[in-house]
Amino acid sequence: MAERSSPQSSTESLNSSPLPKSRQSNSTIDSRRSSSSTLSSISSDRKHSGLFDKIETNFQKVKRRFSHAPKQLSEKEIEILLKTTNFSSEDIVTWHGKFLNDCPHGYMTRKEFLKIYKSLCPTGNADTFAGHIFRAFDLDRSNTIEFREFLIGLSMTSSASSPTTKLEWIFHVFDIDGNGLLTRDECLEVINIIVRFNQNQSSDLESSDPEQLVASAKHSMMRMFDNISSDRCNTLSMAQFIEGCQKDEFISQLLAPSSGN
Ligand SMILES: [Ca+2]
Repeated sequence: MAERSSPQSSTESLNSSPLPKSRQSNSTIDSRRSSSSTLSSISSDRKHSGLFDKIETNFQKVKRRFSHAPKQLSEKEIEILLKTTNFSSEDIVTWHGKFLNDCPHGYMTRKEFLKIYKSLCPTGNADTFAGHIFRAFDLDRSNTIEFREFLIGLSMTSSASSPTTKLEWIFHVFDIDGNGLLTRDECLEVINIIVRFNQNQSSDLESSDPEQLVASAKHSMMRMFDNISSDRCNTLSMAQFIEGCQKDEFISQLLAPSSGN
């Protein structure tokens, strides 16, 4: 790309794209609107707002491509990571180098994440599983994994983390719509994927019948809901999920085995 030498001017030209003109040619735009109105504020009262939202999102993605990640972590960033992960500062710097090596633009897209995950776990339905894991890594729901999110996810799932910490993190794998509550359907869908994925990865479970394992796991998950209250409970908070998992040996071993085992 010829623009590569001056990324800033490229992003500016994206901001002043001919898009608003084409919308005005569609006639109903109020001429009193100032030219500084944002895409979303202009489009909110228009029937094509879905399309404009998409265009805006794509612009954001393109702009991010042009903003390169700092080559070195700041002292402050390292300090934050020392507090939020169980890595040493040397580990953090090493992981940062590896991360930038694979993702020079400073973040990992869903596609890149799936590719790396698949190369690590070639057997089984890694695609579906990795899609759910991606959601848990992507803490701010930006649809990309920044280095800080990557390292926090790595730390949460490492053997050095306590089973409770792992369960806190796994809660986000189950929370498909991200509303902070788990429904029965979310739990049934994700536990099914996790059991099948685990079975493909683990030699211990090879002799077990996968259908039976899935059925047992689903049964345990539903029992968790039923045990929460005498009323028929249809959602679980994070605290209820963690408590329920800890009380069920099969589920806790499946989701968050303690490092001693
Ligand atoms: Ca993110």
